[in-house]
Amino acid sequence: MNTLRKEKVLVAGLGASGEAAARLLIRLGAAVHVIDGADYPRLRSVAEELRSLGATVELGVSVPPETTFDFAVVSPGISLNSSMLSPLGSRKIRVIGELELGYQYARCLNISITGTNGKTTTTELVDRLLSRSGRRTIAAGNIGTPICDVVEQSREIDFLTLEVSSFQLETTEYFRPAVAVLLNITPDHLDRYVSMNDYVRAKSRLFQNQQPFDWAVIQSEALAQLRSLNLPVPSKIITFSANNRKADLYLDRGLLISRLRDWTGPLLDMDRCELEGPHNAENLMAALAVGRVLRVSLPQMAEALCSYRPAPHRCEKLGEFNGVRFVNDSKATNLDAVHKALLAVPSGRAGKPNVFLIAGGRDKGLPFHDVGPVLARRVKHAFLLGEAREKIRAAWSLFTPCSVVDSLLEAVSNAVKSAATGDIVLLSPGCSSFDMFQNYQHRGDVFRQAVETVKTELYGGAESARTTASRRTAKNCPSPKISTRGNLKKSPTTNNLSYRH
Ligand code: UMA
Repeated sequence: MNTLRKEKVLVAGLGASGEAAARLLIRLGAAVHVIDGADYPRLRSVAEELRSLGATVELGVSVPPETTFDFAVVSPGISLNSSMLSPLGSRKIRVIGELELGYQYARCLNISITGTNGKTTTTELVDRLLSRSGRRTIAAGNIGTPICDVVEQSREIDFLTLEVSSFQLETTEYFRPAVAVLLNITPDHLDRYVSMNDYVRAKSRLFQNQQPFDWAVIQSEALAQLRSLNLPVPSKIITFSANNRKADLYLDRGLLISRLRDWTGPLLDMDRCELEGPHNAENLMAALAVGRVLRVSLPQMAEALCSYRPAPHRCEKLGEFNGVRFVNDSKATNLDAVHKALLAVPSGRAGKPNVFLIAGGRDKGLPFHDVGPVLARRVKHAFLLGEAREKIRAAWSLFTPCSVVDSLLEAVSNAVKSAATGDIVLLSPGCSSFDMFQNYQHRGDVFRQAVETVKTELYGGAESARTTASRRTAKNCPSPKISTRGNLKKSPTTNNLSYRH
């Protein structure tokens, strides 16, 4: 498929999407020139491979080369206003994103899913219900596999199931989903967008090329946001909501119910599913609506959705010891996700705050005080780390006691020091991870390790802490003193864990 034989193409960024775009463009016969602002060993080895395929690669550059290009393909993480991309506009070089490039060469329909939160879960749910009902699909996009990596496979499948970010939507041209899903829009990436309205406009580009015969599956509240800005949705709309019973699909006492013509009545009981909480009810409703549009039978959908286990780092239960539960929600990189996690974890006795919240990281310009009321209701103490910790402390101290820490291990140790039976130690950072970690997965793994370390300090790690704790209770034994890191010891009277310095 040498369809770009004479074209000179600039690829900006050499992360996952830049590399995939460069490789596809090379296969298409283009003369490819890649630039990236960074320069480190892994990037150098990718650069070497691309050079061996004929590309020109420059690392450590922050402005585009002076030579002319037919068009440029940009990575989602690079802002159009950056010094790397803004000169291209003034030089009238056409700029498209990696998503648009992949879309133009894909040979099947796509179902595309966006939203501030729940994109990955819903993409996995849709991918699963399609596969389980015999449709051939590949999940790609923001979920991790760039669309340009799967373009050639798209001839042999029925649908691409794409997780799509607002960054990717900024640089679309003809991109058109057959089924477009918008899960929710809450403040995020306000370090990139001038205002919330700009962010909503970027999300709305999901629908801009849809036709009247396409489908839009939209949360009622998000549809109202689009309408308040006069942003059109030209396709057939199905709404869903966990909080609005006028939506086509809605939540009523744990049941997901449809009022759609020809599909009326209860669809799914949340108790049958591994996913919990109203936000997951909305993810499930969105997946059900997609399945309905694609004529998947309800029993097939129910089987696929109920047997889905949440991926790691999304309110992931890391177990319980000494009556204290540990939850890894490292994927929560904005405040709406923190809010949802605080509502999803079990509440304390008599509704008292029972959460030790670990938060912080790189600030995305978010209004931290917005979650104040839920912090006041649910959080016993917040441990704050990373670049944003002082800013968050200033915003949250009115609502809950806050302290700053230098590491996740310090946060876990200090939380365990004060935690009582029924309490929850929750990592839900509300910030991106890039100040201290490679990505949110790395942050979640470090948290998991910190929990293990503290557990091992307490119980030696030889057996499950829960078992150990209950055996001790049964024998009425005093609990051990722990010698490392400030003499962690268990108080026999309160069942609390405390430090003796
Ligand atoms: N770079 C520059 N100049 C800049 C910024 C970045 O040269 O001003 C270079 C970096 O040095 C790096 C490369 O660009 O080498 C990184 O490009 P990128 O940030 O676009 O990252 P990719 O590795 O290409 O990953 C992207 C998505 N990342 C972002 O949107 C930030 C991945 O989503 C996605 O999985 C991948 O493409 C495949 O489609 C991640 C993400 O955090 C998970 N997404 C955001 C989110 O979910 O909130 C939107």
